[in-house]
Amino acid sequence: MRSAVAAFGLAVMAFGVGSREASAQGSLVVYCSVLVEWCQLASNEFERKTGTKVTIAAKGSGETFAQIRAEAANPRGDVWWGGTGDPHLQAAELGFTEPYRSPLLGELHPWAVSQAEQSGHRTVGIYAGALGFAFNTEQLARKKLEAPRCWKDLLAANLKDEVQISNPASSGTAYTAVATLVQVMGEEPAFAYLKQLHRNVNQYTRSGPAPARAAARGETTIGIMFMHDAVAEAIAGFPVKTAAPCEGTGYEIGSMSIIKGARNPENARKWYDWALTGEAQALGARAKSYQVPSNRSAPIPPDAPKLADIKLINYDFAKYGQAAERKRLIERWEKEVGALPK
Ligand code: S7P
Repeated sequence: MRSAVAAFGLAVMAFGVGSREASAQGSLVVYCSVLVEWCQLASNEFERKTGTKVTIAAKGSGETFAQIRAEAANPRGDVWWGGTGDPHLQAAELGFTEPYRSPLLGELHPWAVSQAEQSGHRTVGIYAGALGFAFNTEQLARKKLEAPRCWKDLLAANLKDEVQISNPASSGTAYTAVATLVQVMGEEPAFAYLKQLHRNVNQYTRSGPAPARAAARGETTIGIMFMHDAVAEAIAGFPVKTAAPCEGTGYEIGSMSIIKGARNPENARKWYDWALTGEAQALGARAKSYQVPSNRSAPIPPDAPKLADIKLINYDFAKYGQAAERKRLIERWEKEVGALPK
């Protein structure tokens, strides 16, 4: 899934993202951190509606944050659409994104507005989704393994090399997982847990949705990721099911920000307002992305994991969205977990 995203990103970059010529012709460069099918559908619809030429560069949230930071002195993107909320909050704190109060704010769920308020209106929530497990039912049956229901189940001795999760240094999803475990267990027990889990991890992937794809295809038995990414695989016909951890789990407020120094600021605001409408957000389900939309009028896809049925923690976005906290936790993970021998 993410390899398709990367390939698409490369194709897009090949024809000159953010060139000065393009900006003179009513265009827009969108850094897109949702699945590539949704990036494509949204950009086509926006082009159709407004006549603005959209160039998309698709990458996960951790990688897009790193790109925006690297380009801060010479920004090439106009708007960053989608991706986990924490790096959007960090970009806001570091001054990489512009404040903007959309007239559509009044149509949003309170969790999306609070993301905006918390960042001084430098970002806003566009969808929500819970973290959980995906498991391949055929692999479980063949290996006579129990379906995991709780975080503690993933430490079972018979799950050696059966679990996949992304790498928090590159992935916003995995950072959400580390921050979630710290909030569920406390920091020291969470790191003790992650060190034990390391034995059962077959691969730390670069992108967040990759473990869902791998679990669907039997390349791993269990994946940890946002549950909606695994739902998409199940709907595509793969033998994969999801579970929400019994101890409680974290969630993302997928977000959107206008990049500071955008070359097409007016079009960026046009996209921003459009992307907050119920009509635009309903495109997610058409593109087989099953997050909960932030506009109250957008239908919740019937296949979206039901947040009300999941034991969600009161995720502290203010604390774990801070640049210094993210840096500290990722460095600690790299030193104490990522560096452990296999
Ligand atoms: O459905 C796609 C999704 O999981 O990907 C987004 C995000 O870009 C993941 O980034 P990482 O690869 O850095 O983990 C999520 O916001 C979204 O729900």
